[in-house]
Amino acid sequence: MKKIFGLVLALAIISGGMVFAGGSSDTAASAGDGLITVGYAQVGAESDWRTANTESFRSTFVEENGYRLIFDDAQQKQENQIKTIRNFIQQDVDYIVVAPVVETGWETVLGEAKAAGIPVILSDRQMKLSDESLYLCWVGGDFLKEGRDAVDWLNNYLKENGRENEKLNVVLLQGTIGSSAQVGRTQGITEGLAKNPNYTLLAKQTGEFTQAKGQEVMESFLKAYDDIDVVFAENDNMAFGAIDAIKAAGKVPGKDVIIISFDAVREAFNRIIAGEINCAVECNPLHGPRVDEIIKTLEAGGTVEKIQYVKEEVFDAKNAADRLPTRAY
Ligand code: GZL
Repeated sequence: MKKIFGLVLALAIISGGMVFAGGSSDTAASAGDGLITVGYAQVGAESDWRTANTESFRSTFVEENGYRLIFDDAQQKQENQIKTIRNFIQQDVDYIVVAPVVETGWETVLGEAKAAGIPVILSDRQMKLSDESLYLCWVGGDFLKEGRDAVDWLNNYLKENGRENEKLNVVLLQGTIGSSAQVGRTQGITEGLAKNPNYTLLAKQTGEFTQAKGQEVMESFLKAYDDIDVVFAENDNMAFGAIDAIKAAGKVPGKDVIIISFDAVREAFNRIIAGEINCAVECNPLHGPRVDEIIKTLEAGGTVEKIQYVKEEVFDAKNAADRLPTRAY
């Protein structure tokens, strides 16, 4: 239940920041229990990354931290997320947080949240909106940079191993088509590959960010092409599936086929150390504390940056073993 006193929400964009000025002393705390009610519309439970992301919210948005969390898993379906957002509006939550499964199709429902005076914070993936005032701010990874970093890593790896003049055949396992993680990574990867005439991108296809689908698509690639040298998998779980397919085809992952993945979850570190994955480009899922900080700043009448990228690194055989003990996910 939202606060019972009429609270005029004044949202004004000031030079890229946002001022959220609660109109009364009882800002977004709900009447009675003083908790801030946050509705979180999560994508699904498709990957290790998503599990860590969900845990980050569940462990942050707890009563002892001043919150009541209403959580929903959309099973990777936009129509479920839209229903969930409408449900949050009905429940008159204090904040709506969305990890949008795809970039488009959100104007109407975000317009309804705005009309209800409920601030929307985007976490993880982005939305393409004609009206930027429909959301308060976004926190997540720089997907385009991640794609570029992946190709940069490949170029350096080949140079270090005296293979920079080799002609290499590449395949790409894409994430959910239309998600900003897929859009950004695919753009970064394909633009990077196109700059080097030694690379031939044989095929790209979505593996829906899942291990099973990643394996299935990799099996089809291996049937179609007998000379695949490099696999880019737009998340670790699809890389794990590709590894199973490559092994079943009698090839050695990480040696016969260079494997570059995204997310850098704990199991990817294990696979790097085992020599099955050559590179994992990090995409930090721990957005819970970042969104908590954003809400607490807003509640105190502060300003927040519209776009907030999280820190991300690239891991391979040189640093994975050292860094694994301190990894948080
Ligand atoms: C990235 C996130 C992606 C991960 C996948 O921020 O949206 O979705 O890379 C997850 O593991 O399924």
